[in-house]
Amino acid sequence: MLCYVVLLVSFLSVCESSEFCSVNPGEVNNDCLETSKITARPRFLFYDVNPPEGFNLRRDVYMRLAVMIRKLSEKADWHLVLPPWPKLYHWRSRVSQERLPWSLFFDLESLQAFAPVMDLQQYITEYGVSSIEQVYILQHFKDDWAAGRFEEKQSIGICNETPPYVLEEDGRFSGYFWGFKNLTASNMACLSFHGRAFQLAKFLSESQIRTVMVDHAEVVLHESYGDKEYWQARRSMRFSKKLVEKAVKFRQQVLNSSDEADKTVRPEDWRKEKGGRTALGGPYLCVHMRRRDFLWGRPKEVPSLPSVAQQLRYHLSKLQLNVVFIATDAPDKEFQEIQSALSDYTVVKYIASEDELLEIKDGGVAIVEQIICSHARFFIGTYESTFSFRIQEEREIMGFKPDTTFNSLCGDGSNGSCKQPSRWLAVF
Ligand code: GFB
Repeated sequence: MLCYVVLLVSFLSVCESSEFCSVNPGEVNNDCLETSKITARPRFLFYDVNPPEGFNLRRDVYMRLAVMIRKLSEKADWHLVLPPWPKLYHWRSRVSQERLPWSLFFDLESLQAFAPVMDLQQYITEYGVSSIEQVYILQHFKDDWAAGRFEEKQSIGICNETPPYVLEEDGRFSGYFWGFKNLTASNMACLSFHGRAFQLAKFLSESQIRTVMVDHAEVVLHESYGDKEYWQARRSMRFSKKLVEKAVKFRQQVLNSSDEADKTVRPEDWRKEKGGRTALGGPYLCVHMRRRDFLWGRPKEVPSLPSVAQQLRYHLSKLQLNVVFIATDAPDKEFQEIQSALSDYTVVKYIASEDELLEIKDGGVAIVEQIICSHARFFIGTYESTFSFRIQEEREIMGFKPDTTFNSLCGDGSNGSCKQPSRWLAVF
């Protein structure tokens, strides 16, 4: 019942305000594009992602939308407003970590060199907090893939689940809105969507709504997965200078690693990167040892600690390295177990001081660990962890040889030989 009321209200408000140019969603209406070009009013796309999703999947969703907003901005003055980071499920420390800006983790200038994006805080400073005109909750078609063929389609209709937005007495919708209580929406609708980013771009171009939010943006697929533009978007995701500096310091002081010696010097501007296969990496092996929910989520692929130690010993001896850096979400005692099993090697991890944790939060610590792993002479990840995937991509961008990058720990019972990650090679 609530869905029907919500839909009716949304539909009526859209009709009354006559803000859609076309009555056929999904088709491009060139008049709309022209109007947008002429009026050149800034337009803003806000978005959010399914709450349980982890940090590195959220990065992937960003890329889908960054490619899309770049396309949209060719025709009109579109901007992507970056959703502040909520306290994610995996961020376990007690420091306060709500509504974190993207600038804490990423270098915004680098992101902006790819597409017009801004932190929500910047939007609020420049335009004030008010109301978003239209929220679309994206959802899958119930019969998705049923016919066994990929067909791009979309339609506004009944919500599959009770929407997390409530119609208030003043006719506005309240909702989570990244924790900003005074932010509301004028209209809300559920949009069943099956398709890639440019399909959504077409849909958005058809209306002249200035402020629109797509919730569950993870439903949108990549426009093109793994092509040059994908990698440009990926390369533009440089980490914030503060986090890079912390990793540089740790590499120098603990791992005897520097960009010059490791052959990982990069141009300041990602657009000047040329690709190549000359990176050597610092004199250490890095393993990303994903534990916690992976222990029960992927029990066959996640090895026991004695097996991890055995696999590391094998690689260290083969590579003639004496130092292992461990990036992990494991509790301390598991790290110590590996340390004592490899007591003839130097086994280290990054430990943030309390002040540092307050400054860069759990998300920043995880990124510092990722950067350190990206610079290792040899990397071993955890099977199907997006945390490991992002390290592999970073190494691809820096120009490591694929043999040193696309390696995974093997589960117990596989005798150290198991399916290794597919080689996701960078395109320049
Ligand atoms: O990044 P992520 O999506 O990768 O989520 P997965 C894992 C999170 O756990 C990271 C923490 O973002 C970190 O906050 N974490 C994992 C780590 N490994 C490390 C590490 O080595 N060091 C530090 N400091 N933190 C998916 C999740 O995780 O796994 C899904 O996104 C779900 O929500 C699924 O839980 C099973 O792909 O590894």
